Amino acid sequence: MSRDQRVRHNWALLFARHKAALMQTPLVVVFTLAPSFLGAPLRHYDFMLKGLQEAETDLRSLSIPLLLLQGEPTEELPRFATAINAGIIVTDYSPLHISRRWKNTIAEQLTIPLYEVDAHNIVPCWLASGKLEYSARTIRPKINALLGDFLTPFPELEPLPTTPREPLVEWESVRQKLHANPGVPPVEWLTPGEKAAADCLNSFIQQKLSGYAVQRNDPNANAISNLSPYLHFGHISAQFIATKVMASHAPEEDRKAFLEELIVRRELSDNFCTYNDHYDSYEGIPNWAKETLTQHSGDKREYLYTAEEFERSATHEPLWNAAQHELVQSGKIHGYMRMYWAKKILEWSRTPMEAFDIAIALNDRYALDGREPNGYAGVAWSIGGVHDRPWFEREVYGKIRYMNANGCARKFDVQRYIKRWML
Ligand code: FAD
Ligand code: FO1
Repeated sequence: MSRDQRVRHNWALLFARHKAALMQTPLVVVFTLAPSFLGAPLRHYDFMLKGLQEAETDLRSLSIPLLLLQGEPTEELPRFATAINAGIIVTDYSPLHISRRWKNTIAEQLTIPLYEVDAHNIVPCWLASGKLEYSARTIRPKINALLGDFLTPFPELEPLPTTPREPLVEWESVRQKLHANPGVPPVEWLTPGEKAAADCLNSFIQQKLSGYAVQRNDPNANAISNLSPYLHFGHISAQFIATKVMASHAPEEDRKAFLEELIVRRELSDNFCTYNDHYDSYEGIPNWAKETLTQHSGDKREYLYTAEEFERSATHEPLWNAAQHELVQSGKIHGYMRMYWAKKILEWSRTPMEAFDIAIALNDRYALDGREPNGYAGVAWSIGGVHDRPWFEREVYGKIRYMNANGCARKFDVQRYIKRWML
């Protein structure tokens, strides 16, 4: 268990349970807690460990033990598999370099089968497409053609026919041993875990889904689901969300708009990270974007800020500073503001490469839903035109789509947003 840290609606866990029944062997769920994960600070570990603690309790009620191994996954997991004489290992799927490196290194050390199940996407990433897709337009028909096969009901997770055990994880000592940077403190406004995620989904469907198509671009409207941290840590299944949204009574246009984001845009991001090795760097953007940004690399930058000035919301633009404050304080930037936030980093950085690295670093450091394919694809879209097309040419941006505060003011009450976040 790595990406999909939940008990219900988890195909990797269901498959492992199925294999245990076939092989008539016990089943153990293992989470390997690495000493660090792409520099994630305390904010993320607090959210993640509370979610894992809930999963451990829920699994225990099914007599399925959850074990937490602390250390390098590539050492701890093979050692543990040997120690318990494991018959097979089943894992979930993540396209990130760190996850692939772990799994490849572990697979090389094993003499038993290792199965990888895409429990995150509705249409498994490698079935939706076997290559890097150009945009939502090209992947959408491929996903839609297979949705029917994969939008199926989930079977129940059967308990193990053994007596329930005592908790096998010393959560306090796990927290002591973890050296997560307290510089980015936990958030209070969002409760971690599978139950809170389900409640978040229910209140979204009941109170916000109607009107989502129009309201979702207004950061003052509180119209978006706030499901992304739960999806990032796998506390909730996208497939489960999709089936609940489809079955809701919200207007068709709102359901369609939400499912486009949840299914097509989200699975396009996994496609991007699966088939583009440079998904988290400027190197990974398309050639047309590199050419146009290079052509304009000599343009005069009216404003220039360092990574540290961006981090401190120390720019001349109150709207941008407010978006950065929202990120630092709440661990999330509203989806519409996120595009504007990243594009201004392009406009006010020395080079596009530096802008790309700054946006990724700030997003991964502060965003609860960060270190996520959606984040890498989101930055690459904003700064490098990935999944987008050339627009009217202008200073600094070249043909990369432009956004500015006036554009925001046409969409929503900018002063209200600034007041809310410039505490
Ligand atoms: P809702 O509007 O309620 O959407 C529901 C779900 O649909 C989201 O949780 C997400 O899984 C998916 N979704 C929505 N918009 C997008 C999108 N543009 N691309 C892919 N999937 C989408 N998303 C992250 O999950 N983590 C990130 O680190 C992240 N960084 C981003 C950085 C930039 C520069 C940009 C432009 C976008 C980024 N996104 C990221 C995508 C999007 O902004 C967020 O997914 C969305 O705002 C999450 O909030 P929500 O769940 O309340 O959104
Ligand atoms: N997955 C693990 O298997 N072990 C970890 O120690 C771990 C830490 C971690 C910290 C922050 C974070 O945002 C994610 C983390 N994850 C960890 C992985 C995560 O759940 C996903 O597998 C990847 O982010 C892919 O989306």
